Amino acid sequence: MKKLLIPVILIGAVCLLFRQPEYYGAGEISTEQNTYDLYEKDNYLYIKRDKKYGKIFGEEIIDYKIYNIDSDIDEEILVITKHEAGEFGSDFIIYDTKEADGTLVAKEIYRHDFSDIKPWKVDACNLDNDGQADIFIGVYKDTVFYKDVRRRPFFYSWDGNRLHKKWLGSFFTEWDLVDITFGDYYNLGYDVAAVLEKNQDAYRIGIYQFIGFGFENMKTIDSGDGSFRSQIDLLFEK
Ligand SMILES: [Ca+2]
Ligand SMILES: [Ca+2]
Ligand SMILES: [Ca+2]
Repeated sequence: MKKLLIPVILIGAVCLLFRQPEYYGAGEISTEQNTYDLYEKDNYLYIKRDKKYGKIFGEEIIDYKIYNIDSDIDEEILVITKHEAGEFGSDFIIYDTKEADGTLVAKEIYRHDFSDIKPWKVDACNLDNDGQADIFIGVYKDTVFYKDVRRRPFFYSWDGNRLHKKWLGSFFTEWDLVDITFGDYYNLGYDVAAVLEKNQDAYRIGIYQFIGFGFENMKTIDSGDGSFRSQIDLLFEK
């Protein structure tokens, strides 16, 4: 009996293992009428309707941000599509959203091919209250002045029709840029950047505010093990 039990348990465990890569919760998106839970699976974004998962759009992505980039009440979806070859992204796309037939419908309103500068992250924020949403694209490249290829912070503004270059940074500091997030952590009425930086095995979090022609350091915090979001939440008691 025992001999039989072990294979049965093993088969059960293997079945569980193969059933696991399901739909991961990926935040939510709000339209004027509704808020939908978002899900992610195998590089696609889904919403659930009548207990079934439906792809929001047909392209594979490596990163996305839900943000209200214009004056309507619906949130838009900003994405970096997956490049068919390799680990970096290809196109930046903005999807406008609306409610139709009781579900969320996304329509592509803007696309720009960034594949030559290897995008790895998209985010959006309000750096300066100038009425235009600010869009962060993390890229992986060298610059005219700095020949080493590394992660660099590029910022664009969205005028409702297209992107404009805002600040195409070489770096915040000499430390490597690992990750970045934005928030109005000091209740200033606009967002500042929290940047996870790395130098060999050491990590730190730098807080930077946009001052028109670049970013100024407001604070730097040690981040021993490189944990990022949880530390930011702790720091600013979110
Ligand atoms: Ca909107
Ligand atoms: Ca819209
Ligand atoms: Ca702005």
